[in-house]
Amino acid sequence: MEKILVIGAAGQLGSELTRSLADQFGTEQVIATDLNEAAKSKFDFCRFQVLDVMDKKGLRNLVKQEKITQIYHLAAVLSAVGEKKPLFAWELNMESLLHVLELAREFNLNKVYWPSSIAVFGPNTPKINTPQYCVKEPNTIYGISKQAGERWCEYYFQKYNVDVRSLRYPGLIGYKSLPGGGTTDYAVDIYHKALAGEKFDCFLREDSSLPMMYMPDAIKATLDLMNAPRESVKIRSSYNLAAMNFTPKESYESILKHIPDFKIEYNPDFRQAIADSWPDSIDDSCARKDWGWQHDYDLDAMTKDILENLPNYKF
Ligand code: AKB
Repeated sequence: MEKILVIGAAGQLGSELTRSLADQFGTEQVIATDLNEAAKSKFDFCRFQVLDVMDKKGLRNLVKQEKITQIYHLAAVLSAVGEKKPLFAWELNMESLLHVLELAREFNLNKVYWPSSIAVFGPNTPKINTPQYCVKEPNTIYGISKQAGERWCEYYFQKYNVDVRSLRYPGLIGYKSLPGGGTTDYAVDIYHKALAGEKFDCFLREDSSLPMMYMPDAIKATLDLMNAPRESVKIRSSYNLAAMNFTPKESYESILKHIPDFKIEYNPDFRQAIADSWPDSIDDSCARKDWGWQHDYDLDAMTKDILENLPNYKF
């Protein structure tokens, strides 16, 4: 029987993925952990424990005592916050991954999941339909840490047979958690402002196209990858993954169809340079071929779903 440890469970992805893992494996089989004690209230459906992923000993004890068989390591400093605190971002993003990979090797864990990002790409990467394999010269600390992390994942798979799996997420958009310091997070915040009847001050240019994905698709992709037979997972660095691409203007226009008096202003800041270094669109044909990835949501379907559900959601 699997015993699942989710690290960084209270973040954007973990808040929703942990519930799906509890549905799949049973509530007793999932332990949600986060740095923040206040996050406990989100996890009334499974066990919750405070854990600092940098506490190597505490993490090891937990894995040993609870006989953990799979780790989902979701804790990370994202792109925009990482540029404010580069050394901290590097230390947290890299050391935590190494702790987890080492534990996977030591305790012979069945599987590890670790998210990568479109941030592994950089200004010299082809921007349109960015291929799985191409030049990657990321110029954010977050991107550099994700790129190095991908190499570590592949290394542990090849050298130690650790079954580690990973996806290069585009910007993820969900309504069950608040924006968490990413460059693509304008596309989360815009819905909150629209529903609050406020003008939205966008930190990117109106024509800045980025690859994006609605959270239910991201959860589906993660579970599909993790449930795929070992031999189908042919890429052990991280898979390109895509659903839709849009600009702030397109996002705004999609909301206008429901809230006609919504207003936006564009005031690009330092995050524009980050967005400019990332692809406009992603070629994810390897994921589609190897383990049957298919997305469900486009921009308008996502907008409709968020505007219907966010007003009733309790944080
Ligand atoms: C960010 O904007 O930093 C993240 C990402 C694209 O990985 N959402």
